[in-house]
Amino acid sequence: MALIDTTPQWQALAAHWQRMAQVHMRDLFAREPDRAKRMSADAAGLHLDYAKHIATDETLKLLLELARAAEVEGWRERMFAGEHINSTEDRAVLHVALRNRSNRPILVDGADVMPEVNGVLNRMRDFSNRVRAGDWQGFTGRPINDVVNIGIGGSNLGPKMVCTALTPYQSEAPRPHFVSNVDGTHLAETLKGLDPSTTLFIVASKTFTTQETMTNARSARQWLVDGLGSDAAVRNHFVAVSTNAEKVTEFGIDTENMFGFWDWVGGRYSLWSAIGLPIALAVGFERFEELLAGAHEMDEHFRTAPLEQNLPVLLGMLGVWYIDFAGAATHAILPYDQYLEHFPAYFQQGDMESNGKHVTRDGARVPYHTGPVVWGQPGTDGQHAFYQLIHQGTELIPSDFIAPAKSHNPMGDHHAKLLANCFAQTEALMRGRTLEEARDGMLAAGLDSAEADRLAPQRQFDGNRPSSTILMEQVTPRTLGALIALYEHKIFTQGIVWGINSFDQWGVELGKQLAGVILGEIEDGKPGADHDSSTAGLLEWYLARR
Ligand code: G6Q
Repeated sequence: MALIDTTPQWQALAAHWQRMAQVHMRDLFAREPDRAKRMSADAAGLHLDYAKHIATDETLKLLLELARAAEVEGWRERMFAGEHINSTEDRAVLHVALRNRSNRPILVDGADVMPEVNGVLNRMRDFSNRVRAGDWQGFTGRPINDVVNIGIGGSNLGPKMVCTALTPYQSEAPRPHFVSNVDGTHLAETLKGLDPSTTLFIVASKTFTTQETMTNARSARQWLVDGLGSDAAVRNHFVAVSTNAEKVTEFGIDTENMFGFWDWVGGRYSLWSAIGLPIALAVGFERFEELLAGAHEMDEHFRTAPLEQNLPVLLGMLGVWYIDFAGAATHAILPYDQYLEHFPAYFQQGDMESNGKHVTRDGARVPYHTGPVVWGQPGTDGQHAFYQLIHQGTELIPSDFIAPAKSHNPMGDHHAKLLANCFAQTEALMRGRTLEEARDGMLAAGLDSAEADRLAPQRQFDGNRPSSTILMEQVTPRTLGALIALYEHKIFTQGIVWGINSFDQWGVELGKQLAGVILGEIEDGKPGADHDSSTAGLLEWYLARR
């Protein structure tokens, strides 16, 4: 496979950037009255405005030529067709099958996976209905009031983010809680105030071997058994979500209380599978199905829309533009909706674990940049914190602004103010403030001209800072599903262009191995001989004081 940066399409973009680096978006807007109209698109209930980018029609044309040169369309088909595109693990990548509401057969190694997918969904429906109706009872015959999901990474961040995002749809019970960190504080603080007789634990782990999760699960089990005075209580209070039936049984959970999924579901793409059980329990199965339906609508858009109107492709390629040609190293996700507070952290994992790779699928080291550092926080908090650097720092930080037209909590003019801030930020980032504007403003405010001259450089903003704005009518299960799928396919598009495997995570596996070695040494009370002096010193310091 030729490296993408050796293609004429890449080189054309490199040359194009040399010209575009001299262009200011302000001038593009002045020249093109219909710019916003041309550079916006709708799909699956989402409205994307991508006019505030350092990009012309020519830029987009070149970017899409690059996408075609990388065979984004062909790889997209391979993914939907169940080919083993996760080549290092020899697996298909089929989170799209989990939300395939059309039920179109999707084949993995010749067999249609849809009957199994629907089978697990039916079990999730039955189970969540029973728990929500109070028909599933705890050991002492009481209904379940609290659900504690024990999982980490992909087995935690998705359901946690969605449960928070869909808080307005939650019933009074059961309330969802999430424990992920192996730090005992996380479990201890979560269990404070919970009653074992009305608490259900979901042990969520694809492998059922993850140290943090199994440690938390064992301690939770102890808490339950101590609280209810019988090992037999586990049956009413523990269910598992996993692909590993053997380990689930070994832990003491009957496979009757296990919800399965498949190796073709990556952890960070798994909230659509039984890993989404806390979501179904919190908001009801119908709402969970609406989430799937929203994602499916975006899948269909991604699968069928021409690249020119394809939202995930446009976002993905604009990302490539800044990362590989304009020198951007990070990307901010800025939701203007409090319920989306975990959305940036969710896609920090989604993006960085998928595209934080330095070799191609063939093992060649890439000479260009791949996934950016992804970060963010809900507006308007960020405005009073880190936006300063986005406006006036020396880094170029493309940002996504995400906002709903309607709040779930209409309250005076709060929402109007929230959205006014959102739009004003994107405008200011794009337009900036010239030296003259800064100076004139100060003169108008009564400063003398020497003082205005002195302060003008501080109060001048270059502008030309790119952003996309994604709007939806309201954050609903459906629009949220579409929004998540939008980002998933954006990440896919970029991974294909960079020629990397977005679906493995050897860096995560490394962490899992390293901690195991050191834990053994801590248990033995002395550092092993193979450590560097810093690691050995840290271990000794800790061992002397624990
Ligand atoms: C996600 C990663 C990783 C994984 C966790 C938990 O894509 O693989 O975040 O989800 O390490 O793994 P288990 O579900 O196997 O416990």
